[in-house]
Amino acid sequence: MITFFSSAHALHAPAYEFFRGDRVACFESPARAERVLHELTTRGHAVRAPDVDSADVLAQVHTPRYLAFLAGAWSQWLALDPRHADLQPFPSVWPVRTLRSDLEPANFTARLGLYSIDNGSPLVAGTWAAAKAGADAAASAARLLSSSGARSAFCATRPPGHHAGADFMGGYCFLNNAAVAAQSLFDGGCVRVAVLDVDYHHGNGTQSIFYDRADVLFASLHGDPRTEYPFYLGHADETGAGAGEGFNLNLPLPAGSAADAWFAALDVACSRIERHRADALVVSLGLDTYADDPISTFALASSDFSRLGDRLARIGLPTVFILEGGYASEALGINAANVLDAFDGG
Ligand code: Q9C
Ligand code: ZN
Repeated sequence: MITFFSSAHALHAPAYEFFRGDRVACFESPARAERVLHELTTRGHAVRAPDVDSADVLAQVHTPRYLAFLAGAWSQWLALDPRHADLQPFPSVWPVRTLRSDLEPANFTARLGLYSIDNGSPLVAGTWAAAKAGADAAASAARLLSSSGARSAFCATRPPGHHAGADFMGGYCFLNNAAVAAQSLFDGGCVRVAVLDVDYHHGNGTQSIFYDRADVLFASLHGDPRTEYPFYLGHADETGAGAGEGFNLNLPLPAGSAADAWFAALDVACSRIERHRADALVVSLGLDTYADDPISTFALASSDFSRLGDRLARIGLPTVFILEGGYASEALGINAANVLDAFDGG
């Protein structure tokens, strides 16, 4: 399977984030993509640079004002004070209930809050370029499937994307690569698409982007949002809205769940996907379900990622894999490659 990779990912290398009141090194680091790339090339996988400009499809997935903010955010931050070059902007105020989000404030921090769900998505000079390269990879993978008949492709992208919605960033995510891949598949002729999100955290951004659509089935297994990020979405009673009613499936699992419970939920998701009669599948491949992940509590072993690839292959659909979370950097390459190799072999 072809891997799409852009060295531009390394332009997004924030120095710190907040964790339990402390400033800590970022969990979401350039080393993640490098580990994945290294393991895939060691195993003989072919790697390509993205060859599609995702600008048009980004405009279908995200709002114009959010894209404009993200593209210009760093230069605006810097224009406020040259000393900002060594500092990362974080939001400190948000338009929650009763406050207006229709108007874009002139104040930079107020706009950052308008477009953020948390203070957990550090932004640096190269964030836009890195995120755009990831979206280009997602569009490139979708086009490869549509135009060449390839059965699968993998995007070794970071920053991740599934917490980013039409007009907000969050959870280390800025542009929703999985949504870009799904929308690109429609542009390439697909009539129905399924998105399966196996990241430890619920893919709130992807769910919200497709919530009222019947042509996109979104299915996710994740830590129960009553205790796990992103907390405010991902419950089992979220089944879709309007025409999209019945086309959203959330399978929350208690924190600490073992592999057998996880694979039982995976089977439920896969059965629902098979009923959707999709033309293609997008997998939000978060690897933070791994037992040694530093911020998550599921217990998958490296061998379980082969089992995942095997189960996904049995769905039998052309598949775009998109790297999402996974913060045990040393094992990340092995875990990603195990999924892809089992899929290829299945
Ligand atoms: N500030 C993904 O896996 N909370 N995002 C971390 C440290 C947010 C994870 C706590 C976790 C987001 C793509
Ligand atoms: Zn995650």
